Amino acid sequence: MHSEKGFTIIEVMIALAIFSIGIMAAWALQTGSTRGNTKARHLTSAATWASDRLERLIQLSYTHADLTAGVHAPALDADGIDNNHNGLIDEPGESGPLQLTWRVTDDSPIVRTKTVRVDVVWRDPLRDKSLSLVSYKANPES
Ligand SMILES: [Ca+2]
Ligand SMILES: [Ca+2]
Repeated sequence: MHSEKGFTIIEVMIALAIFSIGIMAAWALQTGSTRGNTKARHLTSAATWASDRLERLIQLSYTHADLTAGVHAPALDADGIDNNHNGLIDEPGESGPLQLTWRVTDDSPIVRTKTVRVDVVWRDPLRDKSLSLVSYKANPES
């Protein structure tokens, strides 16, 4: 008489198909969550560097070289930030997705006041992101 023990090849294939659908769903969930974490980490670090720089700039004297009108774009290995998220600030030849610049506008929004805007741009897997922080510095000798 014919034995009914064991699995047929069809049963094994169906089981494998169900198993691989489950694995694919778990993998999609995992990559989505990793991507979200990376995005959040980059946004946090961009906001931290921007606010840190803005605070330092506002504390400088009104006539300091870093507060002359125009765009200030220091080299990546001399900008005082960790552009490539490796824990080292301004290591030799540093490059990376994070770039920080600031723009100073004289007599804005009113006379004898500077507008200081810090811009941070960083590359996400899909497109460039940016954030800007603005503050104002009044001339104390006016
Ligand atoms: Ca670095
Ligand atoms: Ca740097």
